[in-house]
Amino acid sequence: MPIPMKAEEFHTAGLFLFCYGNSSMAAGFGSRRFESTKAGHQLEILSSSDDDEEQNQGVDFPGGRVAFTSEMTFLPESSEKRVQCYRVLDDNGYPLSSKQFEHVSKELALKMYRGMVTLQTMDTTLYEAQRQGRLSFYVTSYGEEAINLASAAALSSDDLILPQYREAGVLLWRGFTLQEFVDQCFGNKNDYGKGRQMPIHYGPRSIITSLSPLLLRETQLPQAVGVAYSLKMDKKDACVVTYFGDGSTSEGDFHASLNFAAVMEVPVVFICRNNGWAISTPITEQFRSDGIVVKGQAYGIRSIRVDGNDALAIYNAVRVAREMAIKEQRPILIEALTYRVGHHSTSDDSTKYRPVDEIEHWKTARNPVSIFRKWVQRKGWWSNEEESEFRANIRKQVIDAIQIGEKVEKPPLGDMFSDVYEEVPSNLMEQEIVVRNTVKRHPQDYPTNIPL
Ligand SMILES: Cc1ncc(C[n+]2csc(CCOP(=O)(O)OP(=O)(O)O)c2C)c(N)n1
Ligand SMILES: [Mg+2]
Repeated sequence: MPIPMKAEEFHTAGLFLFCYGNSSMAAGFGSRRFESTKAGHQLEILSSSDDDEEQNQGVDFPGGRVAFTSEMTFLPESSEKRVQCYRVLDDNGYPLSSKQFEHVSKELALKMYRGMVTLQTMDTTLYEAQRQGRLSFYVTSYGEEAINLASAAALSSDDLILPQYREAGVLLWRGFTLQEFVDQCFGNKNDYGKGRQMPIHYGPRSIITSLSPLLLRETQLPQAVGVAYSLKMDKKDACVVTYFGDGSTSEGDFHASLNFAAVMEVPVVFICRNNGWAISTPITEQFRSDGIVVKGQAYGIRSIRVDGNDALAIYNAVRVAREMAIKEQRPILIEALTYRVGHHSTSDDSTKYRPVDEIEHWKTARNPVSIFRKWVQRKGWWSNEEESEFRANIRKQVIDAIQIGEKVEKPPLGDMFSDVYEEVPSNLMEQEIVVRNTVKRHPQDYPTNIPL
């Protein structure tokens, strides 16, 4: 519960800043603010019983009865304690309590773990392929493997997923093959998007296509709420799950979506991957709230903060969230605390704006794959030999897929102009003629593997 702050304290603090308005005094304001918050809290405790009579004189207002008080209090801008983070395993893979993961069988745990290693290996190999100039672009999910695989594992295949772009592991779980990933990245004729999108914008049938532009990405959130509303109308035993980053919560559609979801009471699970960064913008420059989780509550949505680097915590939280979303027909928000270990994309060098030590810490001590591996190995379900064999095998599969995928010819030129309109409009027809004529005039400037 937020602790109210007395109005006179607020006023004194403001006067203090007004008289001595420089930066050191601003720090003084910070500590006074803290004192006044405490004072407000004490006042609340002291006066709670005396106030009973006064409180009973409330007003019936739409949304519920509101009590009156003679104390003028402002809600403080933050609570003293940050919202706690739910976790099951510590950083060494030891459970904090024995009862929390009865739903995770050996088979499920190994499927999740193999998926995490596959994602890591695919990322490394395709990242290298980009660096060799074979791909135009790539985005890794380093550090976020647990959120990817464990959240997907907790869902039913009927649940609809609207992802951002750092959720390749969710697709892996749903059966998207390494060859399908590679074909999309190379934009060859086997790509379901017919080579029209940048690499990593996968669009398998089991998932609504991954999006990248922030505006569009945020469009996933209103869309997710709309899809969830249709599930509600059809009384389906399924929910919608949508993923987004901390940076995406700065877009207006995030707020509209949460509000709509709460008011329409739709079965949608919002999973925010709070990885600390929106390219080079740290979250401290993005918002002043206690992360994302409190925003869910502000909109009347049941919300939880989870350790995004703990696969079991993510699995448990998402499993329970989807159950509540469906049974109670309500939205749920999950804020997964994690860290983007890789650069934002191959167009970025994150060592230019953040300390290498920080990256290294999350890569080693807080590595979600290593933490889960320790737990799985301690259970006796996985060995060092299986680990090396599996990693070598996946690496070979990705390399084979690349060798196949880059040789497959591109979709025909005409595909650039089809599929949007039932009847191609005249301006697009003209553009197609211009492109074809240009290619004919300058054939040396165009790739030979695009059929005209
Ligand atoms: C409208 C728009 N503005 C800016 C961008 C550039 N952009 C791409 S990703 C990104 C940051 C997103 O951060 P976050 O949502 O935290 O996701 P993360 O990359 O950390 O997973 C930005 C600013 C964009 N794609 N679209
Ligand atoms: Mg981010």
